Amino acid sequence: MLTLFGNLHSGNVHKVQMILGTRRLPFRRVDVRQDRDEPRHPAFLRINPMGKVPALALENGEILTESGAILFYFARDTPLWPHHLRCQAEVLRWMFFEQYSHEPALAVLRYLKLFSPSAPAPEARIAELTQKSQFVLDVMNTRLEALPWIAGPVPTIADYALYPYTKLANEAGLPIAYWPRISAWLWRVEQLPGVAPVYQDRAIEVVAFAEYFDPR
Ligand SMILES: N[C@@H](CCC(=O)N[C@@H](CS)C(=O)NCC(=O)O)C(=O)O
Repeated sequence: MLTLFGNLHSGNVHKVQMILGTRRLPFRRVDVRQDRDEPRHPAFLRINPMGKVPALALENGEILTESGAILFYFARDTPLWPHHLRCQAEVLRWMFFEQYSHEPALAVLRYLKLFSPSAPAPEARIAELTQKSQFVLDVMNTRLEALPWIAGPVPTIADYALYPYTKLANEAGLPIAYWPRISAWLWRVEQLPGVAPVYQDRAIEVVAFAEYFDPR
């Protein structure tokens, strides 16, 4: 069976849950928590030397990491990955936007607000990330005025990539209702077959970090 390493608070991990749900692939989940620094634990670094979740162990024991690469791996032979080169480039364009502009603003802002309240980030950092987050949400909202899905007329893995941290924008202090096209798109994404909303666990079994890495 597939084994997903990661926790439900991670939007990057959720992308993997989305694609495995769409493909109706059962998986177990090993709970690897960022707030306990588990992605940097030596045992986990043997799974992913990059020290990040998600990581996915395939049936043959090979490990896949990077949420975008995992989305591609499971979508390549489905309509979520288009045939035409130009359409493929469009999907990648939005996936790179997610990794370089969207996630680094929204996910980091949410993390600072939600998971490090005891060590508040400097106001200037919060203000900068808030401004960047609003900008990327404006970009998406404008895009979705013209098209139902982010990369074109049909859903693709670009929608999967952008869904989690957009949905979690509320937790970053940005009420998503302010962006009506995005709100409608989030709803459409959640109606796609097999797609679970954020925080919903699709694993058929959950294994604690200590139990998996230090069984006694
Ligand atoms: N580009 C990576 C980013 C993964 C990532 O940033 N994961 C976070 C959790 S959402 C993490 O594991 N952070 C642990 C750390 O940086 O120590 C992907 O898309 O998979």
